[in-house]
Amino acid sequence: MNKQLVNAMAELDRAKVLEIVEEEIDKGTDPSKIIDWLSEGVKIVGEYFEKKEYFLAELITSGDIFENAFQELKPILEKSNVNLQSKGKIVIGTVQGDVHDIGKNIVKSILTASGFSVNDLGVDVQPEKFVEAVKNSDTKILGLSALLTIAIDSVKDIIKLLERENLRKKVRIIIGGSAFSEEIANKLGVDAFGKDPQDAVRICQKFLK
Ligand code: B12
Repeated sequence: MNKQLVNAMAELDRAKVLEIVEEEIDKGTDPSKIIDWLSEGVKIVGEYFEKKEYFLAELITSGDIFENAFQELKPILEKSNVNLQSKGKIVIGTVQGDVHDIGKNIVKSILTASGFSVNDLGVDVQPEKFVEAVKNSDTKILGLSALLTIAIDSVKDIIKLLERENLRKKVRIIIGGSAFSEEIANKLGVDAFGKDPQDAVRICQKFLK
């Protein structure tokens, strides 16, 4: 673990974060490892926010720094996909009421880098939009991201709507983001919970077997 990077992220030192990310890229470090260290730093930001040592402005800055660093890593992640044939289609998005998308974007990039063709619907996506995307494509997987606990209700609405349109059996649903857990996934009746992008790839590959 590059502790310096974790600390620079937690302290919101943008210049230091970008400098260390560049050093790690030059060293040939696996980009998903660099993402894990950045995520570790962002986790600490969340803890400071809970303790009221950081406020909304700091949350926004952490998201922005993460995004900056991620832009450096994205081309490296996606380059590994150049000659891969699509392994299958996935529709993904952050559910209605929630605008957190850093984690969802990482999952999208790593799924893309692993050969999946990903249709990203963005953030604060209405249930109808998810259902429409499932209806109008031959996707077999629906990925839902949420970090806000209150956004869980949105997942229930999506499932209800899919059932009403007779589409529930057409797709396997995978949920992820800190609003969810294995237990919540079981309660919601979705097909899987993924804790990180590696989980997402493993589970989606299993779905398509
Ligand atoms: C950055 C941040 C923001 C940024 C988001 C910027 C952006 N573009 O995303 C901004 C400033 C906008 C924001 C706003 C708010 N936030 Co905020 N935010 C965070 C923070 C600090 C980091 C989130 C993050 O990006 N983590 C890093 C990524 C890499 O991790 P991740 O999202 O968990 O994703 C990983 C996995 O979960 C998984 N994954 C994610 N999605 C998916 C999907 C699938 C299918 C799979 C398989 C896996 C998967 O893979 C990812 C990579 O490993 C968290 C604290 C925390 N510790 O999480 C709070 C946090 C999520 N926010 C919180 C809150 C309360 C808010 C606000 C309500 C604050 C306010 N008072 O306005 C608003 C809500 C706005 C809204 N309607 O959504 C709370 C949520 C509490 C709760 N349980 O509901 C948290 C937990 C902070 C806290 N401790 O209180 N926030």
